Formats: sequence, C-alpha cells, structure tokens
Amino acid sequence: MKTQVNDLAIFGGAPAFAEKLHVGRPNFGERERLIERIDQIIERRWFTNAGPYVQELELRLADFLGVKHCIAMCNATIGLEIAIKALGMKGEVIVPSFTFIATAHAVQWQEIKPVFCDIDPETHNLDPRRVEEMITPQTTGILGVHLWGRPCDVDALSDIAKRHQLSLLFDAAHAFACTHRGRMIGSFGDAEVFSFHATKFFNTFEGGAVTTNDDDLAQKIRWMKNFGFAGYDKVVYIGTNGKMNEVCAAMGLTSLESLEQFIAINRRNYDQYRQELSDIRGVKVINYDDAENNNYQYVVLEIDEAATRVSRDELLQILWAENVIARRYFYPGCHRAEPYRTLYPDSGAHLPVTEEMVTRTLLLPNGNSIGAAEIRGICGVLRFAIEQAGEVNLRLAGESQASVG
Ligand code: T4K
Repeated sequence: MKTQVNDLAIFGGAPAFAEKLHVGRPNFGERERLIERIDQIIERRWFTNAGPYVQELELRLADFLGVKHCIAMCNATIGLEIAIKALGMKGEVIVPSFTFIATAHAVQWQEIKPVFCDIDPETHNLDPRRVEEMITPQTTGILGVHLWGRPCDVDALSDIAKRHQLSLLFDAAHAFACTHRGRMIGSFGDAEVFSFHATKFFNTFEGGAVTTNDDDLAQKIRWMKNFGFAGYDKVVYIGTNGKMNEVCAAMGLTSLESLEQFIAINRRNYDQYRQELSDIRGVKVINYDDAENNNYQYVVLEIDEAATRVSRDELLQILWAENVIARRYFYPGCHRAEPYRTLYPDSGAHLPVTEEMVTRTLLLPNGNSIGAAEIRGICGVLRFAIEQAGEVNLRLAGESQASVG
C-alpha cells in the first residue's frame, strides 16, 4: 500500500511485487495430460508432417469454430503469408497500422504494399468508411484484424470486398473463441488466421491455423504449407514449411480441455480490473460486448492524459518499477516501424485515430498466473499515481533534470 509518493518504487520505494508480472504469461491446462500425450508421441515416433495429434486438433478446432476446414500452422505469421499467397493477393492490400507488426510484415514480405488504413476509435478495428477511401486500381485485398478479439465490422467489410471484387482475409490472432453475431470467428471472409503463440489465450507453445469454408482454397493452403507437395513426389505450387509439429498439437489438445476455465479466469480478472479502475479519472478499460463471446485475454486501458495528468508512458514507467510489466501494444503503429516509415513516409497523414490511439493504450496482465490480490495491487498503484499526479510529475521532472545534469 502506497501512502506517499516516495513509496512508489520509481522514487526508491519497495516494489509492490517481488516477482515480475507479465502481460502474456501462458495459460496452461492439465500438466499430466500433456505429459501423457508427449509420451505417446515418443512411443509412436511420429513427430511432425500431419501426425495424428495435428489431425485430431484440426478436426476438433474446425468443429469448435463451426468451419469446414482448419489447417494447423507453425505460427500465425506463416499462416498469414500462405493465406495471402493462396488468395492471389498482389499490388496493394489494405491493413490497419494499429496491430502487431506481423500483420504488415506478412504482406510486405511478399512485396505487396500494405496500405495502412485508419481505425474506429470505439472498436480499434478497421473503419470501413476509411477502407473504401483507400481502394485504388492496384488494391487486391483487405486484411482486417479482430483486435483484442473484438470482431471487425465484418458485414461492412464483406460488402466492400464484394463490390470491389477484393479478397477478404482476417487476422484472428486474438480472436479464438470469440463470436460475431453469435457465430464463432473463423468462418468470415475468404479465410481467417489464428495465432496459438504462448502469449495467446489458447496456445500450442507456438502455432496457428488458417480456417476457411472454401474447399479449393483449403486444398491450396494445405499444399502450400507442405512445400507445395500434392503427393509423395508431386509438387504443384511454390510452397513453404508451415507445418505444426506433434508436441504443439498435443499442447493444443490439452489446452482445449481447459478452455472454459481459461475464459472464466480471464473474465473474473477483467471484471475486477473494471470495477477497481471504474472511478479513476481518465482511465477507461475497453469494453467487450456482453451479447457476444470473448476470451477476455486482453485488459486494455485507454489513458486520457488530459484527465490523468500523468502520461501513459509515465504510468508505464511507474508500473515497471513496481514489477508490473505492462505493455504499450501496439506502439508506435506499424507505419512508424521499419521498413514502412522509410518506404511509405506519408502514411501517417491518413491515420489520425491510430496516431492518437498508440499514445493511449496500456495493457495489463491477465490469465491464470494472476489473481485478485495482484489485480488489487496493480490498480492501487495506478490509482495512487494518478491521485498524486501533481507531485509525481514534479518528481519525474526533477529526476529527468538530474539525469540530464
Ligand atoms: N497478428 C496479430 C494481431 C498478433 O498479435 C500476432 C502476434 C500475430 C499476428 C503473429 O502471431 P504469431 O506468428 O506469433 O503466431 C508477442 C508475441 O510474440 C506475438 O505472438 C503476439 N502477437 C504479440 C502481441 O505479443 P512480443 O514481442 O510482445 O513478445 P514478448 O517476448 O515481449 O512476450 C510478451 C510477454 O509475454 C513478455 O512480457 C513475457 C511473456 N511471456 C512470453 C513468452 C513467449 C511469457 O511469460 N512466457 C513465454 O513463453 O510479441
């Protein structure tokens, strides 16, 4: 409990937590079940290349997501690259800049220009009106991101894609077990791509999947993720190695068995954060639509500095000193990272909402490695720092003067 500004660790007080609390600590199911499955893999000596666990995982995921095809991948970045190639995207593809860098890289990696498009400040997702303005004769596709598991405006984007004959792909890296209009994300657009990275709600250590209802596209993606092989000696496409291995699939099958529990824990933590932060001026916890399913993996704050009078970046420093490793996802925005800032230096002119949002968001830890006491502690630090904004600012200014001097 901090009672004076000197108690903040950034000014020499004891950190609120002895151990670091991370955003993205992996969720983990039944250890014994995982070990049994890994034993089985060793017994079978079938380690990768469409092994039995990968096949089982693909079937279970397709069933869970209500989609015809689920193609497991080694990670979502390769999944995106393969889907983009299989869809025949070229020229320009419209993407948000307010996303993890992999979304943009998957496009640029294939020498396609990612055209950065602004977002809706309420949903943090592509603003369909802005998408329409960014279409040129070179545009071949739209790549929307269901950021924080909140669905894009799927209906409007589908309509735009149809009218302009564009491919529509969704980066659903955050959106496993989330719904749009009561239907699981996974079967919208031409295809969707999930990430099962360790930091994701549902993880396979590293991994991902492409899902689609299109039989031909699914077949093409299956071949492309296996070097283009369509039979033992028959290569029909350029391909790469996007295969998931058996240990990752075993982790996926084990994680699936604990999904309800992961959601319940995330939800409970999220609700507590919301409650504890509800009356702090200038701090908003982003909302999830109660009528839809969400995995509640991301506790995203928007910091309005005019009201908090402590900036988002200062709050970040204060939290880090307390051993709370909060994150500024997705600062500074893809368009301000290389190679995009050099290749497309004027992108920012079209991105006023993105430019504002990257200065406001702050993500806090969630998942089954934290509980009520930790959340109370984290919120207590934030509340105290904002209540003491005047003195905190004076001290921070003094410290930076001293470090300059
Ligand atoms: N599209 C979107 C919208 C994405 O967010 C991502 C990935 C992708 C596409 C691509 O998916 P993949 O190709 O990765 O399947 C992390 C993840 O590496 C990345 O997967 C994720 N998004 C992104 C949001 O977060 P970093 O650079 O922030 O990772 P890092 O190493 O700083 O880890 C984050 C925190 O998690 C750390 O504070 C510690 C904790 N952590 C991490 C790992 C790996 C653990 O406690 N245990 C662990 O094993 O990117």
